[in-house]
Amino acid sequence: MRHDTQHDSGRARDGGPPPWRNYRTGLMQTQQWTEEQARRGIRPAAGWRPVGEYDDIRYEVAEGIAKITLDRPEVRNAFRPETLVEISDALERAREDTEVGVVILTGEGPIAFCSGGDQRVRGDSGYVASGAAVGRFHVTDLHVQMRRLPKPIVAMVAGYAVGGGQVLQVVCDLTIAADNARFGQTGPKVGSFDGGFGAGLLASLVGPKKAKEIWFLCRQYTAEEALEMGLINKVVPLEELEEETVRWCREMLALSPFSLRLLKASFNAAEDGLSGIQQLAHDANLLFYMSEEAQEGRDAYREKRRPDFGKFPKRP
Ligand code: 2NE
Repeated sequence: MRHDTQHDSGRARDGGPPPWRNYRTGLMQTQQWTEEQARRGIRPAAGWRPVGEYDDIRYEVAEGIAKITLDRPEVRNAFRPETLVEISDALERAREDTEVGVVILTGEGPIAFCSGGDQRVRGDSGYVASGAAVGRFHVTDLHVQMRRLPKPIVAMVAGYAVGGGQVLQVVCDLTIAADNARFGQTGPKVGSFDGGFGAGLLASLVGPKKAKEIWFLCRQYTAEEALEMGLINKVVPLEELEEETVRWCREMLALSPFSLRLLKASFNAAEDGLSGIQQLAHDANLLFYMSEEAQEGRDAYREKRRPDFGKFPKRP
């Protein structure tokens, strides 16, 4: 059963019920499609162990993989400020855990990865956390944190990745999508936009013309279309989504963690300007600290003597 979009004529297909228009999105949809997706299940692929106490997300670990799940399916996993604060905390947890080498970011259930900012808590000056007087854009800080995290982040996308949810998957390093995934920006429909990573990084993935099309027309794209335009890495049947994602994670976990760290920082350096270069430079400094040459400088200071750097080669 296909999922009808705004390009459809409005006639029933496949003998199913006539599509109806979602008044919020302007898209043609069928109740049957949603019910069919809800009946499909994603097979678990690891013995996930829950860690931490969260309200809007789940944080689980298994085999050196951390899985962060947006857990607000009643709003298609839209994020409110509290959700983003919790994801940020979970990412920090994953960063500090020396057993964790790869992070998966996903949404609860087969219907949506994430539908972006929760419009119910959108105030006149950003998204308003419970008890806060003014709104703000926590998601900006989260994007930067994801870019700086020295471990690969894999988006595992089932169903909708729209609005700020589509930007989240763009900011992830890799994306595995289910065959029911749908990608798109909605900002100009709801009076919003993301001109940061949501535009620039998207343009570097799919090209400037396609990126402008995605933002200017607010269409939705199937998983196959997203794959073809370079927006994602792989499409698999929904049922196999976690199995495939975990397979990719296991492959990365078998590789040198510092190589992966430096590679991520190198891509960021090319794309993020000085802040990206800063990350790569600090990674170089971290490696340098591990050398005898750098340790000679430290030891000489502590021992109140002149450092003997003469014993180290002047490398070509
Ligand atoms: C995701 C989508 C296409 C799903 O459509 P459908 O038909 O499967 O579900 P439905 O009926 O639209 O949604 C189910 C429930 O979830 C709520 C809906 O209001 C609905 O609630 P009830 O009527 O059952 O009470 N819901 C879904 N998305 C929500 C959201 N983002 N905020 C609050 N409630 C939401 C369809 O739901 C859709 O298009 N959603 C809106 C996508 C959107 O426009 N997101 C915001 C973009 S702006 C943004 O994310 C952003 C930014 O641009 C810059 C900075 C930060 C954030």
